[in-house]
Amino acid sequence: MALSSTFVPLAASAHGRGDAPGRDPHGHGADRALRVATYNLSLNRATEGGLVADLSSPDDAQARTVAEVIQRAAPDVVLLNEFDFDAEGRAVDLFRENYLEVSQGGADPVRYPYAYSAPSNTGVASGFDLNNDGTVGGGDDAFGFGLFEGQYGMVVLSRYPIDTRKVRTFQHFLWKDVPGAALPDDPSTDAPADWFSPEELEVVRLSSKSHWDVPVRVGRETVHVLASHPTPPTFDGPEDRNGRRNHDEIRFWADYATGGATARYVYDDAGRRGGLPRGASFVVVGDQNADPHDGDSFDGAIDQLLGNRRVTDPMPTSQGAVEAAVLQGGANLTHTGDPALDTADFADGAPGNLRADYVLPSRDLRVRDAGVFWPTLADPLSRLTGVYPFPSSDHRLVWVDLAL
Ligand SMILES: [Ca+2]
Ligand SMILES: [Ca+2]
Ligand SMILES: [Ca+2]
Ligand SMILES: [Ca+2]
Repeated sequence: MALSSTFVPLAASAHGRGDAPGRDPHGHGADRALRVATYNLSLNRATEGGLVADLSSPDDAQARTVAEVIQRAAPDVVLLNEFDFDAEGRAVDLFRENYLEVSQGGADPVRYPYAYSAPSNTGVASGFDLNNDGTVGGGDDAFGFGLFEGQYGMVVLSRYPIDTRKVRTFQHFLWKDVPGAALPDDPSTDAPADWFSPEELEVVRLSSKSHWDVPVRVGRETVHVLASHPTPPTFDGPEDRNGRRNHDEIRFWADYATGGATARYVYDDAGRRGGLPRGASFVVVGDQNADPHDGDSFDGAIDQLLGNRRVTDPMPTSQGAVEAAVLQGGANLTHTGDPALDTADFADGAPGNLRADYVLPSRDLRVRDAGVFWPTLADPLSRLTGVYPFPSSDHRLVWVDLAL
């Protein structure tokens, strides 16, 4: 099955790595640092082809702003969430060529010779009435919510080579194949866990976008970038089908990283079974749509990763998030989580600002530094994050520096 496509960079030979003048903010001598980031940059559009059209010129104001955020943070590897997928990779190439490789707002350009993207379950028609509203069709009956195929897709950009042949994708993995899956129940019947019919369970996929294991080669080391974007736990009913799915989407990486017998149920889109080998280095990246303390998560969803023995939580913070929680009030005032850890500026009636975006390295990778790109209002760079309606995204870039 040819389920994934990779993007050969434009004129790769002209884009040697480390070639941006003056750029080495985290090359701390011999103990090489790798900056890994995740950024839900909200570069999704309302129609198929809309993103390619917008990125075809260098003038899209939002794209310029999110590009400057990436330039200011200058990660070596970054997952982009909510970047519409197209099969030719045109949007990825246009974003690099017209935005990232051009100085925005006086920031140094950034070059990513390597990129990986692949199809997403968003907008792919299931042929079933998955939201049980009595009709078949539309974004809510797709394998992942989306108005067209590939809306809200993902991209990994890297300054280091991606071992494309060893990428594993889990787009087609079925939800029912998670042992003890948290499948939703139709409360109007006595039968348990019967929101989906038996026929639907034979096709309902776990991943709302996709789950990718993208091996990045840094010198002689390989770091597995585990990329995903679990569904928000909202936009559903008392059955909490999205909250339960979010929980199991997060569980998938927790089990995959644990490996061994715990991950024996896992199979990828090429039919290979099992999780990460013991001792493999990894970084879980993505908008997990789950806060450990606040919001609508199902059953401690993110704790499956934060509490995993193989995972480090670097606890990245920002002063901008602290300031925003105070100024915005509302639900933020009753949150129990530390606002410094928030990464998303959501509506303040509900759920308020949350920690949603994570960079979680394996325990063998030493954390040197970590942060959230959320400047305070007094900082001139606050123009890049702003207040609602946002000039860039409702999410903030999260970065972690790792010693390799
Ligand atoms: Ca329906
Ligand atoms: Ca039932
Ligand atoms: Ca829900
Ligand atoms: Ca807010």
